[in-house]
Amino acid sequence: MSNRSQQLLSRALNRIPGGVNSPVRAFRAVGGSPFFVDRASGSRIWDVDGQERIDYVGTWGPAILGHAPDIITQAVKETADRGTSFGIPNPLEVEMAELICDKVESVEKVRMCNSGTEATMSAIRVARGFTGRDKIIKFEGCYHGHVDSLLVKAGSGALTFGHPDSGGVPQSFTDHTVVLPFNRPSAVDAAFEANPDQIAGVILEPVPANAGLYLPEPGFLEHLRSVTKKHGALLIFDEVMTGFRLGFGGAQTRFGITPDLSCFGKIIGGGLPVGAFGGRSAIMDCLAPDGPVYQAGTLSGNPIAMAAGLAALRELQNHDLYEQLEARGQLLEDGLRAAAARTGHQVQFHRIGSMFCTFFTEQRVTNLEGAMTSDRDLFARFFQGMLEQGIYLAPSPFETGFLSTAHSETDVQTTIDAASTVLASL
Ligand code: KE4
Repeated sequence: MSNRSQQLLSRALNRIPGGVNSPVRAFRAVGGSPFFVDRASGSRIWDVDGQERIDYVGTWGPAILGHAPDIITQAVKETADRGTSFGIPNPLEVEMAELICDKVESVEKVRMCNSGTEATMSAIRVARGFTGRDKIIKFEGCYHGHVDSLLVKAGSGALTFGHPDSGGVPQSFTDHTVVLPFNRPSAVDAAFEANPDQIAGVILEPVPANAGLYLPEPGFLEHLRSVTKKHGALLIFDEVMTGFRLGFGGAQTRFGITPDLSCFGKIIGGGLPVGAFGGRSAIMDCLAPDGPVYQAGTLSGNPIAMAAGLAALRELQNHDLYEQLEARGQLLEDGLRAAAARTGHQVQFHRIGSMFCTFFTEQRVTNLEGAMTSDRDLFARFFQGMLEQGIYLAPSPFETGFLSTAHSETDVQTTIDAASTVLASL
């Protein structure tokens, strides 16, 4: 690891818990220490000692156009010159709301906030306020941000550290949280039978991507839609990661499911702090100032985040870049599968569009139980080997990688070649 990164890390450890402002950045799941980034552009990142790497983390999803595209940086600069924050309604908020509602059919009204966590926390509050019920169903391995009541068998950083629950969350805060295995319709039916007229909502990542990446089995999302309708509960899609990533309409359009509420983040902020949640007007009108469900945010609808997000979404819309992302994703998948086969490694390579992950297991992975069979040590060695080859993957076996429109075919081939070398050495 570079000297300047070491110096920065030792300073950071003195003043920031774990030296990081978000746990998964600490490399605890893969060993070694994190490098410190100096700058990023396109598919590349440079650390403080000038080491260049191809980046497949993409700031955990927002950088779908690659890092620092002119279209976004220009929008940020121009907007900042007119003021960085107002706390007063501004035109950009209206444009963002209109664009989201225009592109996501299930959303008639949307409210901006400042993170995915705020979006999911607010969505479950709306569900409870709208239905008058208390219980929420979530699924093992799904991560919806660090909401107290949802930090139960959560994924992402919580899972990375092997304890998918969290300290500091009183048992009473999770008494209304029902946790089920993903892709198990019978478990969902049983939960509704056991909690008649008590379930306000079912929240899920329609494509779980915080325990590694796995897909909904055929019929599972449809089953959730019908069982929630039958029991008067709201279906809440956490599309913080998949929204505008898997196409303009996100996972709900891709899978043809109409949720009652949707959560967004990441891409819609163009890399700036953002979150949003929305749904049918009848549900969203529960929110203050019209309705009894309170939710607020000083920087919600921040003009710079709105300008950056609008620039990103308009670029995606004007050039329909999703076909390119699919093609690059297929190229990467074919290459990595071939590399694993050549080197005899038992790998489950999962991909949907520009999202992918590698499980080092011979088992099929359809939920958290399967993901947990992944060989973490082997993943850590793979990660470190790829890092040495100049490829930055997500520093945890329980995360997802992202391609951007800035990843060239040469980048992908370089990555495949690196993987072949590293896998052969493991
Ligand atoms: P934030 O509060 O971190 O903006 O969003 C929380 C969140 C909610 N829902 C989903 C589906 C998410 O993936 C996330 C956050 N994703 C993680 C990456 N797996 C953020 C990385 C981190 O925690 O540093």
